[in-house]
Amino acid sequence: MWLHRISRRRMLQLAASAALTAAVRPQDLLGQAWAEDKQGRDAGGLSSQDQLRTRVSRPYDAETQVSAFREWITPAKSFFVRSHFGPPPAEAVDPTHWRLTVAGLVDRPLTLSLADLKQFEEVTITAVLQCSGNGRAFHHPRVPGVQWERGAVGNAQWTGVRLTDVLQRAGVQRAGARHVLLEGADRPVSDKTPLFIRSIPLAKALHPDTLLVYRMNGEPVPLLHGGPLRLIAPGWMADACTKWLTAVTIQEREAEGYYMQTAYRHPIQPVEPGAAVPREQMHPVEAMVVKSLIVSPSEGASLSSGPVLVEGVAWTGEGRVIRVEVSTDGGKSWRQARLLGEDLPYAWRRWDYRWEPKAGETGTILSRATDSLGHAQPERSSWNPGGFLWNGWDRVTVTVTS
Ligand SMILES: Nc1nc2c(c(=O)[nH]1)N[C@H]1C(S)=C(S)[C@@H](COP(=O)(O)O)O[C@H]1N2
Ligand SMILES: [Mo]
Repeated sequence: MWLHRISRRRMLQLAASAALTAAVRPQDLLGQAWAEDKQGRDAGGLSSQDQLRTRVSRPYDAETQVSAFREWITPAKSFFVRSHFGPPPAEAVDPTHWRLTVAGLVDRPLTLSLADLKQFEEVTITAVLQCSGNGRAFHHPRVPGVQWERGAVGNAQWTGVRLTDVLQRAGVQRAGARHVLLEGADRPVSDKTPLFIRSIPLAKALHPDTLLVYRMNGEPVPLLHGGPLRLIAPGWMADACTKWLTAVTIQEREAEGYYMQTAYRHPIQPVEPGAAVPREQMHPVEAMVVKSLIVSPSEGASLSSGPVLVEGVAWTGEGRVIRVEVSTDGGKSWRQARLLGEDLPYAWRRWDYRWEPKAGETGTILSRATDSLGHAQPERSSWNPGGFLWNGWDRVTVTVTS
């Protein structure tokens, strides 16, 4: 990083010295970390369904293929990956040296090792993790950013300790404490790029379901997913779920900087497509919105006539999914799907619907979910400058042969 700040002459002087020739540049370390993990996924003998669809190769951003969602729990190996800069250098996240600091408006600042953290009560929650930009590719006009389609989401089991228990040990001061700043160990390659620093309101941090997570689906959190420790704020979009977490600071104000003050904001009121929205009319993206996905049949499938079992998943932010409906006539009429399995907060719910295609019926299947807060998926989500929170009706087109 410091290489960008020094003059060319000084750089030549340095380059002449043995010290620099021998040194490993931070960029190289980042490169190694992500290359190894990415290789593990691309070449690790994954079945075609488990392979991720790469959207950006450096840093590595990749989405899950919807067919992988036949399993209720998304395995880590096929879980979508999104990082602004890629994982931190290995030594920054080496579990034996790694520490979490808790500071700011607290009575007793803490420095905790992983072993210290594991002394708190352990909790496991199954929760959907979804990128705010999931479905960005469906917004018109096009919004710049990673063109995620349907797979920047997954449902995993997260094990760790409650952030509120740790904050209680530190003793949050009553006066002035409003936000909790979250910092990870990852760093941009250029010092001109802002750090990924975010904050969540104190109320969300104190919620007993907000976790400091060290296991994903029962295994240590993989490097690409933020190991050794990440935040999981169930019900909220994934940008609140800081990976490679190293510092938690209680403060009066929201985090400063690009990733809190500019990025991940959404208009309070719907805006005209393509509009520039004044800052004061934007609010941070927080809770997820109700959404469903058709997992089977898959897009473009060719089906023979006769009953077809349409299967999918549905989830929402802080409420519960209460209904999923399917339309096979372009949205003119809707039939209720059957909700399967347990009704758990934060996890997604599987559903199915028996469809008997009739002659002349279109081959497009639509789904929409409704949640306990009274929100239903709209036909299309309203356009917004970040391309966030897409939850338009899901749509799969199939060919039915007689
Ligand atoms: N430290 C850090 N945490 C981060 C990010 C990041 O770039 N750096 N990206 C966030 C975003 S935008 C998303 S969508 C999720 C992705 O988590 P995953 O890669 O485990 O799926 O991590 C979040 N946490
Ligand atoms: Mo994201």
